[in-house]
Amino acid sequence: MAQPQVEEILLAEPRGFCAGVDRAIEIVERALAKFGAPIYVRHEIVHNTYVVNDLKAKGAIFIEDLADVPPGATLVFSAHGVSKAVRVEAAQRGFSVFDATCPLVTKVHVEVAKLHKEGYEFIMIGHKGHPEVEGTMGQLTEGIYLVEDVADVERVQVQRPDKLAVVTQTTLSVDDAAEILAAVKRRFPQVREPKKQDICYATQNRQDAVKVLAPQVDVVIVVGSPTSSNSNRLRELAERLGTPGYMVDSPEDLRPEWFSNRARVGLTAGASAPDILVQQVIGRLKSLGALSVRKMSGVEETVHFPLPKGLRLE
Ligand code: 0CJ
Ligand code: F3S
Repeated sequence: MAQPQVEEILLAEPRGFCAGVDRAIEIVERALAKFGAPIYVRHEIVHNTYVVNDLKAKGAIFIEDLADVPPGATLVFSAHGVSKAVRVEAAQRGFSVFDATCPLVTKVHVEVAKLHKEGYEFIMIGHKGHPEVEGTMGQLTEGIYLVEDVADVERVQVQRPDKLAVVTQTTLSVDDAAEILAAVKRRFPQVREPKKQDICYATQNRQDAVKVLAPQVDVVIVVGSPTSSNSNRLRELAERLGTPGYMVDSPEDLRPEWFSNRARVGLTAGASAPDILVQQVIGRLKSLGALSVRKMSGVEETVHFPLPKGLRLE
């Protein structure tokens, strides 16, 4: 068998942490510093094994069910957002809550609430069972219908086709979402679209970067955890562009056979994957022969979200 001989690493730009992830992790760290351990977090703060284990070691306890949080505890909602029911339950149980929902997800929640008051129903484009979808759908108790693909669009039954709006999960494939949205518009020509699409800037930019990267390399490695929607979309996109793509949760996941006869390796990371893992993957690729690391050019991200009151530095 040919020996793997990586020669060059091309780094996608941008890649890795987005502003919402930075903020969410900072909220847990500041809560730990200010109130002491344990701090309870509903769901993985972001979908990354390294981040979650690091925060666990610092005293965070991750739960799915609020019944597992003791009275009087401090509770953080994850970056993916929560339903109205979860918010109400947390208040009823008297927890001190810090909300790490990404402001770009909150924006979708606010839009749903506002248009609902005006009598709209909704089609949500997203992945069933994903916590962001549960949170956004859970802003209403009725009148919001999930579609995952074009076939769902053909099947969905709405009450008010004349008063229908569409919202999406923030971390979808930009291309798939456009195709599904086109199908929605064909079936419901009067549908109201979001002012600005709900797929976030970070998802868009990371996918755009893979579109530039993939044709220039022999294989694409995505650093990200299996539960991370936006990371999975990056791997899938590389494959769609005809370049084999693999996702790794840690450098140990890299398999030498992926690089046999593949000298140019493209490397990117999902919005929840920390740079330390990217650096470790680079180290491992160097041990497989990589001599140079070249950063691609790409858009510079300057988005920053303020921390919630109560956790800002005075
Ligand atoms: O849903 C979000 C607000 C994105 C959070 C950051 O990424 P990740 O991997 O935790 O979440 P996704 O599964 O949504 O990509
Ligand atoms: Fe927010 Fe997008 Fe990141 S929705 S958490 S900026 S991936």
